[in-house]
Amino acid sequence: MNRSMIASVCALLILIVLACNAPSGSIGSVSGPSSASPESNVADPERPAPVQETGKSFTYTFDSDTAGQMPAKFHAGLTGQGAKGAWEVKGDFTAPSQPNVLAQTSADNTNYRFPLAIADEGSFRDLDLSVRFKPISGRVDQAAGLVWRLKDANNYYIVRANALENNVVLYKVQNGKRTDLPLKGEGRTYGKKTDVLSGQWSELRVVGTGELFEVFVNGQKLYEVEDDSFPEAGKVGLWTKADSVTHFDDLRVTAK
Ligand SMILES: [Ca+2]
Repeated sequence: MNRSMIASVCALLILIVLACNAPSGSIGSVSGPSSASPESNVADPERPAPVQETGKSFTYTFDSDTAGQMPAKFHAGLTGQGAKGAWEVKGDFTAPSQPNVLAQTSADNTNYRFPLAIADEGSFRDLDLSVRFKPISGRVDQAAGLVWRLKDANNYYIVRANALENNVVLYKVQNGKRTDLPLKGEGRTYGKKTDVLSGQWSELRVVGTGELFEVFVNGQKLYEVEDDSFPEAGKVGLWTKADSVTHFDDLRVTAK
């Protein structure tokens, strides 16, 4: 093998290595070919987390986490397209628990883009899950969501409040496709209208028992949904959409 052939082979190997590293190393496989298109229904498998016993509770205040980073015991995920979420612990003098919140700060305005911050400590089937949230900005969307029974970044339940639409909608995301679910006794109404104020803290809560999910905003019960798509325990987490910049605080989950 002469010198130019060796150089060519080396160059080819370098290209192959670069090509292999690019999707998984720099952007993360959530943005790679496996989940980059809405048609795709394959997400990276979640690392299993132990199913929590009744009464076990976790509270995430983010107050002892390092600013500028993802909080401990969380990882980022993405449903749909666009940039992966930019989740970071951040000081906010209005935070319900001082001094920090967890903020999603990327304003990528891809419409079918749902950044996730997934809690890794436990899995929950029946649960009481709540969070405080403050919509900061967004022209396409100003959304704040809770996810539960998450199997992976393409399969979970999600309830979200939207400060541009002033409504609260519960969906399932199944194989990467988001579908709003009908309200018990009221039909497929696309959730329910309620005031969701931008720049102010509100509380979103869901109580899940078997196939029944009760949705609360600021302590008021809004509606119930029944669905059996995801009967098994899964992870919980936070969710935003498109260019929503949103602050979250005091994420609480109790196994029922
Ligand atoms: Ca806090």
